[in-house]
Amino acid sequence: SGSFCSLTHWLCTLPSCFPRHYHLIEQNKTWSEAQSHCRQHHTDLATVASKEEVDALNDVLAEHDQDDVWIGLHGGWRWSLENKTYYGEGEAEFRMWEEDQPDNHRNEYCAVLKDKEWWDYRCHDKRYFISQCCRYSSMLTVEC
Ligand SMILES: [Ca+2]
Repeated sequence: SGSFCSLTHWLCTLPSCFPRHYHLIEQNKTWSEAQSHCRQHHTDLATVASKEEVDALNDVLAEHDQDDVWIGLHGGWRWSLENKTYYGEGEAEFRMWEEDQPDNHRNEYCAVLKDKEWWDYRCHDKRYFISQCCRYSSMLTVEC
């Protein structure tokens, strides 16, 4: 927070050139608590809309030697960041579930990134999470 996103962290996908910059927040929170934290301090829980963004996210986790974190997908299934202007065509529907997920094993309505794929988990579990910052703003840098 308080920093500016650098160009090297921008991920531009056509047709929307939209910068997403991911942060790992190393605080154990439920999915809802994590969402509130992200909306207060950054933009939202992480949206992942392409394979390139999956890779960017995995890089952030590898830097911190972490895995098994909340992302912004929830409730059958939609992104926490719902504003359509944030998505290019088809991006909001991007998914990267593990082969046997989501299985809704026991009221599992929130998504975790684990072993580079997504799993549905119970939302009140507490775990680290990924926030994203950078708001789309006419191609200009915006404070996170
Ligand atoms: Ca599951």
